[in-house]
This record gives sequence, structure tokens and C-alpha cells, in this order.
Amino acid sequence: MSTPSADMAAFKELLSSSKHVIAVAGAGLSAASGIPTFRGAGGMWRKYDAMSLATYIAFLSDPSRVWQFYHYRREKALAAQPNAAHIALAKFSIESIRKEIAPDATFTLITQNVDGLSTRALEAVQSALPAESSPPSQPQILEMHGRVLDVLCTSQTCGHRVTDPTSPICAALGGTEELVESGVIEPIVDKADLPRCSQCGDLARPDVVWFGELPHHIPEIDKLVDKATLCLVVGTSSMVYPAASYQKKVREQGGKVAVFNLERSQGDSEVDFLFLGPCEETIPQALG
Ligand code: BJW
Ligand code: ZN
Repeated sequence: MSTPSADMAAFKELLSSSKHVIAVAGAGLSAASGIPTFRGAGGMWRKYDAMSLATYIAFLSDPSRVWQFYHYRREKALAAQPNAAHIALAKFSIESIRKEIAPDATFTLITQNVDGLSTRALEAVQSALPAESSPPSQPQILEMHGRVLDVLCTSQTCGHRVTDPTSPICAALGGTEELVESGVIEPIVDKADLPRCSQCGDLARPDVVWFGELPHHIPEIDKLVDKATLCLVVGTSSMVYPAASYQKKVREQGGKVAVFNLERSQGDSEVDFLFLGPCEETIPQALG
């Protein structure tokens, strides 16, 4: 095992000659946009570990609490703007498609984040491009844990899905997010007043991927991981599977791995490059 390099010039050289690049992103990518992470500082919501709320069992046993958590996260996502790391990744993905990197290079962003900020960054970068320089096809962003503004009916016979950016998503949840820091008695929102399916009236849930559920785009992601020659790991603790397994897989098949994180993360001693620091600074340097 060798120590990972922090040589940015060497990384850029590798990037410029890499054919199939993937980036696997986590909550740290959006931290500078004001979206709380799951673990470490910011990983607590009220007195609860955010991780204990991200399961269907938690939702079934206390839909009021879990909806308040997601209402809080929806409001954060609605108020947030993409940061310099989102923008740099978006620009890089467009350049890859326009073949400025290498004639047959590919780049895909695989994000665990549900805030939609990577897609918004891509839309912002694309809309600033003159029409004649638009890429010939759409750059790929795979949001493997869903989107926090999407809502899913819990009735198995209905299963209606919709994107609902309404703020607040229902009247009863409005204002509950302000109690996050105050430590006052937790409000209980009656189940009947929680978001309901517009088609059948049953209880709706946030359409995100909780523990024990199958992430989205798995066959497509598996193919991309199989052929990746370089994997950028951005702002994730690399503790949640399957995303945590991709860096190891790429390295086992002879590819290179570069980690961009504020601090040390799982498995980062077995990578080729390690850039410690805020990714909103290191990613624009690395991809610029
Ligand atoms: C910065 C920064 C800055 C801060 N700059 N950095 C063993 C093997 C395989 C699987 C399992 C296993 N044991 C258990 C499992 C299953 C389970 C799992 O992984 N459990 C672990 C706890 C061990 N996984 C699942 O259940 C998944 N499904 C599954 O496996 O299905 C089976 C299957 C899959 C594939 C093929 C076949 C079968 C589903 C996982 C769903 C996770 N859902 C959540 C909630 C989503 C909705 C929501 O957002 O609310 O996803 S939980 C949470 O964790 C969220 C995140 O996307 C995910 C990862 O967290 P992330 O992004 O890494 O955040 P943090 O907070 O942990 O880290 C932030 C990092 O940023 C830190 O390192 C900071 O230092 C850094 N940082 N600021 C750079 N400015
Ligand atoms: Zn329904």
C-alpha cells in the first residue's frame, strides 16, 4: 500500500489522459450550499441522528417526525444555490461531451445527493452557453438516492409519483423547521394532515432511497463502474453502499481513484490521490 499523492499537477495530467471518468458524490459536495451532511458535525437533526430517520421503518412508526425531517431538508434544498464544485463538475461534464478532453472520453456524475443542485448547476452552465456551442448530447447525472422534492404514494396499488416543489409541502408542516435548534417540545402533525397522494388520497412519502431500498440506475451505474478508468470521490464518507464500493471496484480493475474530502474518509488510504480540503475549492482547481 502506498501513500496517496496530493500532487494536483500529476492529477490533472492523469485526468487529461483518462478515457472513462466517473465522479461519485456525497453530502460534502453540497455542504457549502448550506445542505447539512449526515454524519459528523451537522449530522444531527433536533436530537436525532439523521441516519435513524432514513428508513421506511422509521417512517411507518413515526410519519410525523420523518416528514418534519424531510420538510426541513426540502426547505434547505429550495433555498440553496449550486456552489463552485457543482459548477466545476457541470462545466467538466459539458466539456467531456464536446470532446475537448479527449475524442472518445466519457464523464458521468453519480450523486447520492437528493438536493438536485448538480442538475441545477448543469442547467445554469448550459443556459449560459451560446447556442452554437451546446453539447451534441445531454451530460449524464445519475441521482441514485432520488430527489427530495419528489413525492411517492405509499399505497402499493397506486404508487403515484410527482415532483412537488411547493413550500411548505402542506400547511401543517409549515414552520416546523424553525424548531430545529430551539429544543422545545416536538410538534406532532396528525397523520391526516401530512402530505397525501393527489390521485388516491393515501399517505405520501418523500421519494428518496432509504436504507434497505434499491438505489436508482443500478444497472447503468454498474456498467459505468466496470469501464471506469478514473473515479473521483467527492464529499462522501464512503460508508453507505453500494456507492461506497465503487472506488474499490475501479481500483481492483486497474483504474485510478482520487478522493476530495474535508477530512479522512473510509478507504482513502488505498487511493491514488487524496485532496483534503473543501471540495468547493479543490474541485474547481482539479477540473479547471
Ligand atoms: C466535505 C465538505 C466539503 C463535508 N468538501 N468534503 C454491506 C455491503 C453492502 C451493503 C450494505 C452493507 N451493509 C449494509 C448495507 C446496506 C446499506 C448500507 O450501506 N448500510 C451502511 C450503513 C453500512 N445500504 C442500503 O441499504 C442501500 N441499498 C442497498 O444496498 O440495496 C441493495 C442493493 C444495492 C445495489 C445492488 C444490489 C442490491 C440504500 C442506501 C440508501 C441511503 N439513503 C440515504 C438517505 C437518502 C435520502 C436523504 O437524503 O434523506 O442516503 S442515508 C444517507 O447516506 C444519504 C446519503 O446519500 C448517504 C451517504 O452519505 P454521504 O453522502 O457520504 O454523507 P456523509 O454525511 O456520511 O458524509 C459527508 C462527507 O462529506 C464527510 O466525509 C465529510 O468529511 C465530507 N465533507 N463538507 C468536501 N465542503
Ligand atoms: Zn396514491
